[in-house]
Parts: sequence; C-alpha cells; structure tokens
Amino acid sequence: MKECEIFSDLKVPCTSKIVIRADGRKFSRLSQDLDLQKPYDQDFVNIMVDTCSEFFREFSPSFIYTFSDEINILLDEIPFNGRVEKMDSVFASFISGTFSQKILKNKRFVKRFNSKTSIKPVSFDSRIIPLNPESVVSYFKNRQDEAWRNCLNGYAYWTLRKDYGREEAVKLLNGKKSSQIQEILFGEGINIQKVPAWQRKGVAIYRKEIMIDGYNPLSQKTVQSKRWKAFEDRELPVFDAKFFKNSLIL
Ligand SMILES: Nc1nc2c(ncn2[C@@H]2O[C@H](COP(=O)(O)OP(=O)(O)O)[C@@H](O)[C@H]2O)c(=O)[nH]1
Ligand SMILES: [Mg+2]
Repeated sequence: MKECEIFSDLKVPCTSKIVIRADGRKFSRLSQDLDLQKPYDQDFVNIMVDTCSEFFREFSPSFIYTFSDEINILLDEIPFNGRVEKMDSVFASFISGTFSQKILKNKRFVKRFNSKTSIKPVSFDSRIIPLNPESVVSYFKNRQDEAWRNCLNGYAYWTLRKDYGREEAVKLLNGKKSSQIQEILFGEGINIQKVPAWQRKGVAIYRKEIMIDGYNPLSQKTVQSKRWKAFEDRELPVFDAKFFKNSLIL
C-alpha cells in the first residue's frame, strides 16, 4: 500500500527560503468563547508570543512574526528532508499543542473552559510559502501591513459598535480609506498612532546577542562572554531590508 502515499514525497524546492504560516482555526469563535477583550486581549497575545518562543526553542528558526491568530516562521535550515506533509503536520500540531497547554495554564481562560463546556479543542492550519531570498523582506512587510489594517479596522469596528449594531458598523467602515478611519477614531478620542507598537506592528522573535557575566576559575576573575538569546520584540519598527540585515536575520 506504500504506493498509495502519493503526497508523502512532495518536497520543498531546495533552493528556496521557506516560510511556514500557521493560522488559528475559527478563532473568531474562540475569542467569543474565551470572552477576549476587544480589539486586543493582552493574555491572548502573551499566549501567542509564548507559543512562538516555545517553537523558537524547539526548532531554531531565523525569525518568527506574529499578530492576531497568525504565526509566520522563517526557517534557517530545511528540516525533515524538506518533506511538505511532515513539516505542515508537525509544525501545526506543535503550535496547536503548545497554545492549548498555555491556555490551560491561564486562570481566567481555565475558568471559561470550566463554565462553558462547548469550547472546542484548538487547532491551527499550516502552509508552506517558498520564497526567493529577495522576496523575504517584502513577504514580512506584507504581513505587517495586514497587522496594521487589522489594528485600524479592529479599533474602528469595536469603537463604532458602542453606538451601532454589527451591520451598521460594517457599513460605516465599508470603502473608507485608512486616513478616513483614523479621522473617525480621532473623533472618538483614539489616536491610533499612539496605541502600543505590538498592536500596530505585531511581535517578532529572533536571536539577539547579549553579554553575560561568567567566572573564570583559573584567573579567578569575572569575565564577560557573548550569548545568543531568543528576544521577543514588542517594539518593532516598520519592516525594511535594514531591519533584517541589522538584526542578522538575513
Ligand atoms: N477579541 C479578540 N479577538 C482576537 C484577538 N486576536 C485574534 N482575535 C480573533 O481572531 C480572529 C482571527 O481572524 P481569522 O483568522 O480571519 O478568523 P478565523 O477564521 O475565525 O480564525 C479575529 O477575527 C478575531 O476575532 C484579540 O486579541 N482579541
Ligand atoms: Mg484564523
């Protein structure tokens, strides 16, 4: 029956850079079930970022970028011999399992699970995006643009929802330019440019060089040495080639 496993040999092109994008399944529903704060819930975002850091420790990618319920992972080396089925299934299940573990360690969310028996198990999908090296920066710029649109629309929608119904709020925002939405928010006392950077620009995890103090027993002196540490950057700039070069990601 081995010959029926027709997709198991499908491999990523060995000359490409690879990004894995995972996205939470039915997280609009989950956000209601867990009664998440709108438009952003600090506990939820912390769990997404913790999940990314756990992934970083396990698989050592070059870079992870997350916002909302999506996680983008730039791989350093191609694992599993480049096998697409293996990568998609292992990565999606690692993320789903880690996210679930962390949700169940949060007292507030556990309470919701205990009082609302209909909350379904969490799952993430995963897809592989092969990129030529020149397209990596524009890929992440594109995801960060999406994070910004998400932020603007999220704030606008939930602000309008204080005074309008669901359909009316959507209608009021339909076809509006970014500048017009910012005006609406300004009228409601929200300067969107001043909301936390992690909401406007997402969060990234990458290696950062740090100096640590150590003790040299031979010289009996304290010495400094370099170490790499996974760094959670919640104050990202707007992505450009310089950021990726200076952070030694590319
Ligand atoms: N309230 C709230 N909801 C969030 C937050 N982050 C993500 N979400 C929800 O997650 C959804 C993610 O979008 P999408 O993947 O298109 O929806 P899905 O198909 O239902 O998973 C958003 O529409 C929000 O409902 C948050 O911080 N607070
Ligand atoms: Mg989703």
